Amino acid sequence: MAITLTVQAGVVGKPNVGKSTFFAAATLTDVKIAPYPFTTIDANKGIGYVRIKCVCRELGVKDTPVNSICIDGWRFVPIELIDVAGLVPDAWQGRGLGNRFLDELRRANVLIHVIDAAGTTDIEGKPVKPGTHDPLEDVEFLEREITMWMYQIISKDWPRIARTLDLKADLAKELSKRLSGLGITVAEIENTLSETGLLRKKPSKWTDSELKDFIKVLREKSKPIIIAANKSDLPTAEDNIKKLKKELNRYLIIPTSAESELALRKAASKGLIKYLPGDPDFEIIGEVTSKQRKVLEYIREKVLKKWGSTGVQQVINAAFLDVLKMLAVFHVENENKYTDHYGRVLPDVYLIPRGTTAREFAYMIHTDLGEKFISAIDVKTRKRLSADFELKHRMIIKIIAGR
Ligand SMILES: Nc1nc2c(ncn2[C@@H]2O[C@H](COP(=O)(O)OP(=O)(O)OP(=O)(O)O)[C@@H](O)[C@H]2O)c(=O)[nH]1
Ligand SMILES: [Mg+2]
Repeated sequence: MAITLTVQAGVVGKPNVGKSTFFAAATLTDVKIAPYPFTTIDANKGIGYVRIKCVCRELGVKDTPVNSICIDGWRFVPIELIDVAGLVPDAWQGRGLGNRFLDELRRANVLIHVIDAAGTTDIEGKPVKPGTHDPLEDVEFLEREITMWMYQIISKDWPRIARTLDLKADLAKELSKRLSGLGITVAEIENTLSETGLLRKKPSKWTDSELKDFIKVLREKSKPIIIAANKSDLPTAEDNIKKLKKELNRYLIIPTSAESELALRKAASKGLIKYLPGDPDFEIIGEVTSKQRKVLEYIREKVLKKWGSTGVQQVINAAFLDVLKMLAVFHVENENKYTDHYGRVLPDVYLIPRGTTAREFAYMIHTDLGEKFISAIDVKTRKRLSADFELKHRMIIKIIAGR
């Protein structure tokens, strides 16, 4: 079994902030976007990409990517995005479109919290005079909703479960079975137990506040949040973004203009401009109408020059590379030609957790490769790597396996 696309980011936030616009820009999927709350009802799933510097140029080869895309020396590595309905306060208790949508986030490894940094919508997503709603409030409420949703799942039937957990030797493992649907790993549970000082306390003796504390820390570890401070193209966003960065230093906050990114990507796919997601600028290469030119120049002035990019690609990269601390590693079968057995050059690159060893990587590619693992080769330096060598970002690896 080869590696499948399992890493997923959930796009979350209150209604009407631009979640679907962000999703559409990142995946180029047509989805419904409108200036009122609850436009999205059924979740949208699509493929977005982490952008990394490809190794093709430093090796001086023309690559033939298979599981990813290479444009102008940039590798776009696929990840899954899920755009869900807007969340309102007390969604965890079923308010708004509530629980059902929270349940769609079970598999998400990281959450991209899209906020309306320009303050043009109230806490429920209804339009208000720009700049009159404080987005700081939205950050706090969303975090609470996610935590309470997890609390609700875990606390259901807790006294009975706690008594059975009391009898088990490996608390983390048993808890992980209980939480299996939430995409939480045993390691995350172990770390949470030791951080909250609950490792040696019998679950039936946990107080409600200890259970809540446990879940709060577990949420931070298993569903970490990155903030996309959206609508950064509007004049009221600037002061809010400064304030958010100052007051919320526990979060990574990246200004975004999803609407601008969507416009640029559409223009690029029509051949009107040369632009890659994440670029700091674009070049007009096609026949544009004066209206189109005006929109494009507006984006250049108000977004690209001001913030350095539209931020959408930066958020996705940061979610996987900085928050989840993943690495991109290339795999080849022929270390001289950098090919697979079909002769395709630098065909595949994989996003893997930091700390993944050479042998674990072999297992990810194919169980058989893992089982018959002998050693690995760091293709750039030709060095042999042992089974427990921890791979590094942008390495090219060949696995040597027995028959
Ligand atoms: N100015 C500005 N408006 C934006 C931006 N991104 C989205 N919008 C607008 O915000 C409104 C809501 O966008 P959606 O993408 O539908 O928002 P949503 O968060 O998915 O909304 P729900 O599905 O209702 O929860 C639309 O009118 C968008 O055009 C942006 O970067 N800047
Ligand atoms: Mg939507």
